[in-house]
Amino acid sequence: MYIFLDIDECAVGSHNCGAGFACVNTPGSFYCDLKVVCRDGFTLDASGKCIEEKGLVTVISLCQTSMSALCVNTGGSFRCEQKLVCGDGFALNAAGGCTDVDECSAHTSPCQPSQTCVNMVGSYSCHANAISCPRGFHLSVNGTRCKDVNECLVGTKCAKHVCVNLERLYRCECRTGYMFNSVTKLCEDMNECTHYPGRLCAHKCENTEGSYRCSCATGFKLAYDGRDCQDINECEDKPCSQECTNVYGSYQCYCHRGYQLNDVDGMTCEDIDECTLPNVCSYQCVNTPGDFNCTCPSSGYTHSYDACTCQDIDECAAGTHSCSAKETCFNVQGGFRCLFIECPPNFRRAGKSDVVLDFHSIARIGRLAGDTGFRFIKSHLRCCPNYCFFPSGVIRQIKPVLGPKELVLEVTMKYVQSGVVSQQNIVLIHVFISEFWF
Ligand SMILES: [Ca+2]
Ligand SMILES: [Ca+2]
Ligand SMILES: [Ca+2]
Ligand SMILES: [Ca+2]
Repeated sequence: MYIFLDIDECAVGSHNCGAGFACVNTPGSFYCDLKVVCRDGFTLDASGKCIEEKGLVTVISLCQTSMSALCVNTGGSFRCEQKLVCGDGFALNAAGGCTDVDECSAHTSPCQPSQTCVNMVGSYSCHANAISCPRGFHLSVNGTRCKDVNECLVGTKCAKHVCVNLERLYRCECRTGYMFNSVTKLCEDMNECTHYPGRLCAHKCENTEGSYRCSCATGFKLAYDGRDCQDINECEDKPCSQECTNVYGSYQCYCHRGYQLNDVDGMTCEDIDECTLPNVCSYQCVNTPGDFNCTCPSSGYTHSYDACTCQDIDECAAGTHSCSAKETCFNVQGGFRCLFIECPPNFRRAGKSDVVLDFHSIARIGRLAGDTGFRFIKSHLRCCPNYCFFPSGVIRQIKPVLGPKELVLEVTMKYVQSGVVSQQNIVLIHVFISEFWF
């Protein structure tokens, strides 16, 4: 059996209470108690309490003088216990320990309104609120709210047009000729030509930046109203080298007789070279501007009424020949001949009544001498019981003969009876071939 005896540390002096403290023994231990000094008018009783000398008990703590001491009333007295002091951000808890203070849960946040308070052990921190403003808004300077962005003040949103700021967005009041594109947010040129097809211009519409322009087809000019088109009287500018006729939308050039319009420019009149055309003049052609002249050989011809063909002058009929009285005037193309028929010896000149010979007398016909280009073609010989004869004969040109040329074809007709030429006729045929075809 063990008996434990309390050791009175205070009595044995094994306590460690400092000066000003009294050692108080407890079963199994001790504590240091502040020595109680009673104020004037108080006395310390047996239990260590100050009692008013009149008998009233008033506890006067000397602990008040010390911030680090805690005054514990003990009923009729008190004692001072060492006070636990917590650091900033901590608070004494019921268990006598230090607990972190949640500053953020306080009724008034220690942070700015735009900040979020975050509690930390022994402290707290303030974090700026991350406010995300919707499109068209921006954070105010103090970061507390979103303000509408005045887009009109930023850059040149509407270029040369009027910018109207709206809540969250902006609008451009476009000048005349422009339209606001809600997608691009820009004033874009209005294509009036496609927007109002056929209503702005009479002919052609050309879109321009901020406006449009009317134009006219060739041959027309824009009227004063800027949209209608009027016919241009091109003839006022004398585009044609000769005659001009204005027509609606165009003009037409005409030429005087003897001229023709140039195929390429349609305006220039060019002389027609009539001499290049076939059979214009019977002799020579002389082209002149707008006309032409036909000439005839220098003598023997005159112009016919059409001035194009040359007509032989019948000098014999006109009496302008130079034949003598003995001669016979014989008119030929381009001149005349004076003929004097002289018969060979033993021949007599037949009278006019004898010219047509009795074909019965033509028994033999001689050939034409030489290559004259003519040939005497006899008909078939016919024979009667007593005689034979050629009923007819023809002198025919058998090849071209170039003039000027003069031939005398002599045709001899013989009447032969019993092998004896009893009669002979000679016909002299004068052939005059003109130099010209006319
Ligand atoms: Ca336009
Ligand atoms: Ca015209
Ligand atoms: Ca001509
Ligand atoms: Ca003549």
